[in-house]
Amino acid sequence: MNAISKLTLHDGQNRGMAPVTYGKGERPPRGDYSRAAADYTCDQDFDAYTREEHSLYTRLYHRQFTQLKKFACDPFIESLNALDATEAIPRLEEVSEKLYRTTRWQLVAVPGLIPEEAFFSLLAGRKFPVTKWLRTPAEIDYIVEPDIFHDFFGHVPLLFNPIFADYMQAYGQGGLKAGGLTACQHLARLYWYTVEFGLIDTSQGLRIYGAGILSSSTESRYSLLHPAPSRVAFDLERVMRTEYQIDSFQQTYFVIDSFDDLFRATEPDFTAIYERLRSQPAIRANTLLVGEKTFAPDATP
Ligand code: HBI
Ligand code: FE
Repeated sequence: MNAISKLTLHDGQNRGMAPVTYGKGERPPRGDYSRAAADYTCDQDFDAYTREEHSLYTRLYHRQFTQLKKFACDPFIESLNALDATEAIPRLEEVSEKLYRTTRWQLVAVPGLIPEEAFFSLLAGRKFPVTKWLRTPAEIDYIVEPDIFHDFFGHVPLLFNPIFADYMQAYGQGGLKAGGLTACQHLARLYWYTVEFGLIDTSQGLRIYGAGILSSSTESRYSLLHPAPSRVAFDLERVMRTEYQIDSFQQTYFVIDSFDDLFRATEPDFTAIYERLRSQPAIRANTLLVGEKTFAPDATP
């Protein structure tokens, strides 16, 4: 699943057809925004899912869970087991109660992609927006916009991890302070290269924690095993300068040593960092800087 690039939903206007900028070209996001609340949350309408949708979700779940046992970081696997997530489409309210008892996060249903301001506000309030619709069978291997499988299977398990849960809220708070397009671009890159496509170095080798990889059957193997992409040690300002594409596998993955490190990286106020970055050019996704620490692809995790 390749999530989103610079997302600009024109907030508030004709909700149903608010155009979304996806790198190249504009098109309305999927989903029915007409019944969403002011904060873009809506009912999940659980009973509206068809038998076919439940069985598609089960197929996605089984395929991913089987291969992620080798590729995903332990906290993800432990949370998925603790979730004893049924293989069918989850009832968000039920899981939200379990999640709230663990890390005081809640799950809210949304019609699909929402404006950045709304997204940051929900995260800052420890509410994770889960898209309510599921992809079609034709999209089983590739989908551009996040659907309920990507959002729930990819993002929700790590919200049960206390440190990662705090990082996600700190990210949302940072987003609300960002203001201005340049800072939002830096933050979107930080989200992309950690929450969506992040790798973590462990005693058993590199493992996946990014939801965009965890929910992608093809990119899971590619991110750890393929010789083509670079795997570079995480550095906050390097990540904030690094461009990304939404419609291909990553050319660079960033590797953290721990969720603690990632959380600590977001503690300082970013104002001075944005100032410094203003005078520094963006870094293309396929670039390797002289002297930066890289990781070899895993042989056979
Ligand atoms: N909306 N529903 C939803 N899910 C996302 O992951 C999301 C979003 N809006 C904005 C957004 N992500 C990105 O701009 C982040 O980089 C902030
Ligand atoms: Fe996502």
